[in-house]
Amino acid sequence: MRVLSGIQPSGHLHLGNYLGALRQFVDLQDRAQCLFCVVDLHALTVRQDPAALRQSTLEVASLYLAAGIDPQRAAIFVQSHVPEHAELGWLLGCLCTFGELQRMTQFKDKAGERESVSLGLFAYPALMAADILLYRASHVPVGDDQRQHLELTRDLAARFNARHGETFPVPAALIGAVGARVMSLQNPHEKMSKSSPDPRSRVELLDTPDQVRAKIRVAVTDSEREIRHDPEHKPAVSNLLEILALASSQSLAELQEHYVGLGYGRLKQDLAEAVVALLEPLQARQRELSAAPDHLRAVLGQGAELAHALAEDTMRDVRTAMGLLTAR
Ligand code: AQP
Repeated sequence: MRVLSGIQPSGHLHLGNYLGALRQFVDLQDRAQCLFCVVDLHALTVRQDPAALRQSTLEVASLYLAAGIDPQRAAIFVQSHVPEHAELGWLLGCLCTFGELQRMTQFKDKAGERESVSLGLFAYPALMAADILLYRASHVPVGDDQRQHLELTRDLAARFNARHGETFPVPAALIGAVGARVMSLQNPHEKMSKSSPDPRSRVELLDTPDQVRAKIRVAVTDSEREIRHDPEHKPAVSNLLEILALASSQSLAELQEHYVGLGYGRLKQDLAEAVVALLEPLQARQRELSAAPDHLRAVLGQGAELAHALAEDTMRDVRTAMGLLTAR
């Protein structure tokens, strides 16, 4: 089992990134060969301030470590440090059709918000396919929002194999049952997202306890006062219950029983304290890591070296299979 996943340094990581992705990364490192990258090239699909992007790249890497990924067991690296990602992204882009990319809902959502859209934003799924196939990954832990991109990756792997000979395993998505789609605290019909303009919509992993409490206190709820898990009729409260279930390691059924006769205020209070307790150890480790930037750089260097060796191996096969002439 070889696992690859990544997170964009497009802002501060939030509970959705943690519960949908990062937490799974930590669990997987004992069961599989794991590669986790900070996908900075993906972040560039929308405009970034260069200094902020560099800062964010280091912050995401430090949160990988702080969350418990052990660089002795898993490679942690920055996507742009392995140039083969961009090369394979181009080659897979040549296999991918305009229609396929146009159907991607994330593209439609993100493009819909903007006046002008980069070619990179449109081609994002081809680069994501390259990230995965470059390492011949068998499994990809992601949140539910990435399901469609992963389907395209699977199609591209199969298409490449059919046209050019068996080269890539067709990777499977690993999507958690609960927490796979953490919703915005301000609009339960939208996912929690780094780039939402409203900071109250997300709890960031490095928010102070007071910020966490304040954001949860003003989270939207639903009409009628009963606390129950019913995503269709009570999307906001169901989202709060799901986060609480994960943060406190209780089942939704247990929580539902516990909150019979209690109000939203109590649920929010309990949720805030559970999230503060969940983030506290992670934040303490992240503070230590930020004080040791050389250590972080060394981890990223070591990860890139390992990733690069695997990537070079795949690219030799890919170039030959596609008919590219070797340089010598
Ligand atoms: N709300 C979410 N619930 C569960 N999982 C989520 N993920 C993201 N949002 C949620 C998962 O986190 C991983 C990294 O995501 P990404 O950085 O590659 O990009 P994204 O999916 O587009 O995440 P964001 O936070 O919404 O970033 P922006 O706003 O920059 O687009 C992925 O595994 C994703 O599924």
